[in-house]
Amino acid sequence: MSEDRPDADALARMYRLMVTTTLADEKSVREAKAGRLQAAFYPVRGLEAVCAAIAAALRPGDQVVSTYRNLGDALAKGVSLRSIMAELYGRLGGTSKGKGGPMHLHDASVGFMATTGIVGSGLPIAAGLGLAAQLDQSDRVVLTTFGDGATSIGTTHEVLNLAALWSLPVVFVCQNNQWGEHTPIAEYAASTDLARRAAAYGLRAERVDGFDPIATWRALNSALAHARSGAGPVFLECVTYRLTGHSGTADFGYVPKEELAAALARDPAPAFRTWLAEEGLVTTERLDELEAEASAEVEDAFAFAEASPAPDENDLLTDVFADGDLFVRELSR
Ligand SMILES: Cc1ncc(C[n+]2csc(CCOP(=O)(O)OP(=O)(O)O)c2C)c(N)n1
Ligand SMILES: [Mg+2]
Repeated sequence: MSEDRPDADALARMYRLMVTTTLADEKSVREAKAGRLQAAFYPVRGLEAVCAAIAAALRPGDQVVSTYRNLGDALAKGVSLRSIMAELYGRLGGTSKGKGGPMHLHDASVGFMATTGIVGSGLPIAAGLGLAAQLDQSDRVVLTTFGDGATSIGTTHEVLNLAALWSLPVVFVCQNNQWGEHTPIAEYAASTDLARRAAAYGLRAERVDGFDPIATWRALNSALAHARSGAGPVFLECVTYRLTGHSGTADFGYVPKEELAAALARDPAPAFRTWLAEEGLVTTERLDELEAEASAEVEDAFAFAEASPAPDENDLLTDVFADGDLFVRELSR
């Protein structure tokens, strides 16, 4: 690794975020299996390094658009874990007062603009936000995450073309976990070099090891600087691996055992811990402390969520329509 890396405090924050993400994810999967969540949960195990790099590279004024696989992205953008967990349970303390659920986390107050359940639908939203940033003459950048499967959706190609043509300040972060639900990438794409495909639209496109938080941080920093300078969008393919099933309750016995074992041997958070300790960047005592802090934060967030009341029928129409009364009037006509 080159010398270019975050300072010691930032490295510690990255590690803490990765552990928080792993622990919150694993507990959410257990809760999903127990049938206690408001809707399906999509695990982010394997994406921890990409999320930590996003957290360390973004500026507070930047905006993020994510997918249903959004827990790590939300934490990276500073959405409170308590409000994320309450939303997963469908409670009033959630980001959307329990009406959005796991697939629709959003908190515009910290720039976490939207998450969507439709594959590929975040990219056009990000392009629109990028156009707004450009028209505002602001220096904010919009970062959008999406899976490898989203690169086979038609609008993705329309967006990449338009974003390149208009030099929109958007960083497209493809979380290539090598699976689209039950289908391995080689079975749905003849060209699996996603960065190369994106480059054909005339934008800067690169591929990085998404299990390596420092390499990903370096690539993201450079991508964000490029987009911020007005030089146009960047497509960053982060090569990772899905360490769990597609959803929290899905069987994943079809994943080749040796492939999964090889990926688990590089599990991002434990591998980062080993590297930080070996390089003498964070002491093992501090790493233990960070893990204890992350664990306490996760326990606190789940306790908060479970104690938070559910919305009742009087809340059904609030925050749903701009003019709720109009809807009631229309209904009773
Ligand atoms: C347009 C559309 N088609 C199909 C689905 C069903 N679906 C949900 S997730 C998913 C897999 C997408 O794979 P990828 O983009 O690689 O994201 P990953 O789930 O691996 O993070 C599919 C096919 C959907 N939600 N939207
Ligand atoms: Mg995928």
